Amino acid sequence: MSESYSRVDFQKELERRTLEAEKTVKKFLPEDKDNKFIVTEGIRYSVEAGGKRLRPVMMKAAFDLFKGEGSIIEPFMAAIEMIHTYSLVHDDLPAMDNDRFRRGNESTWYKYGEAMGILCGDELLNLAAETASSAFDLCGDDLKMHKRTAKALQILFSKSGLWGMLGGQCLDVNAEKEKIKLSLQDIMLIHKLKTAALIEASMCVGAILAGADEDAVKDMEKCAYDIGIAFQIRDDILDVTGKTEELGKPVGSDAENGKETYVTIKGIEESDRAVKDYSDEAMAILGKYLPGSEFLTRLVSHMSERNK
Ligand code: GRG
Repeated sequence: MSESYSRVDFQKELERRTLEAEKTVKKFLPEDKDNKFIVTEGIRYSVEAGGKRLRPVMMKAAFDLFKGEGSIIEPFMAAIEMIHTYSLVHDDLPAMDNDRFRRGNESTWYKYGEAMGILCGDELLNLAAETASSAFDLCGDDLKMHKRTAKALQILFSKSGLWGMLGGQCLDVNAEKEKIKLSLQDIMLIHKLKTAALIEASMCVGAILAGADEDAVKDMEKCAYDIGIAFQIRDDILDVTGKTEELGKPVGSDAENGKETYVTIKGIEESDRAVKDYSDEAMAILGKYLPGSEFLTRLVSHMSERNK
């Protein structure tokens, strides 16, 4: 990591990149001036509720790392945030976590009703497919870019689906329903699928669209896996030690639901160490891509220290 990349410089750069992601996502939201379908209001409400935009920021950073050019990344940045948002909207539903608050606001189903909450999530997923595939329109006659776009689409939706986020959610929901006592190995698999897969999609899509070679894409996948696991263990720690005002949701929900997590099995101290170890591993991989990977490296350490 470059010594000259100070904390202040990083914060400024993160703000700039978050704003850029924010603008890009909004650009692809549907226009429905008369609010005929209501669902469009719910979509805007859930997307604009102030997430950290980490996934599109990471995607763009990976794209920049491999010297990607042009606007082909934009529909994918919007699509990944739409998928992430749909997963949160559905996760809050009464049939799943039954959460009334998210990011300090009423959750989408609680504000608009359960049926509209389901439809909002459904449409966000549809919209993600529609938005990401619109990237083909930007490829013109460039066969190489058509191929990269097709590959990026495949990664985005496979990592969101059964072999990724949705699969992880199924394992999690089923374990809770059947009151299955999870081992650490089970928990790690759920973390890999439910949390890390979407972060892997972010970094792989960025690298693929920029034209990174196969080994580099594999490195990004492994790096994103490490980031995702560290991110989730940090999330579990915050559920014990965090502050409701900062998190925008009640703390202690895992213990209340009798949920087995990395923290309940290993304790806070060892969980803290695991966050550091996984983050260090991610940073070591990024170290192979210096100069160029400074921002991502700082982002990893920022995420491992996050309080919200
Ligand atoms: C409903 C198919 C389906 C999946 C739901 C994402 C998810 C799976 C459940 C949400 C609960 C959870 C613990 C997810 C793990 C990933 C995680 C910590 C998400 C929160 O991501 P942030 O912190 O959210 O990036 P913001 O609010 O900043 O966008």
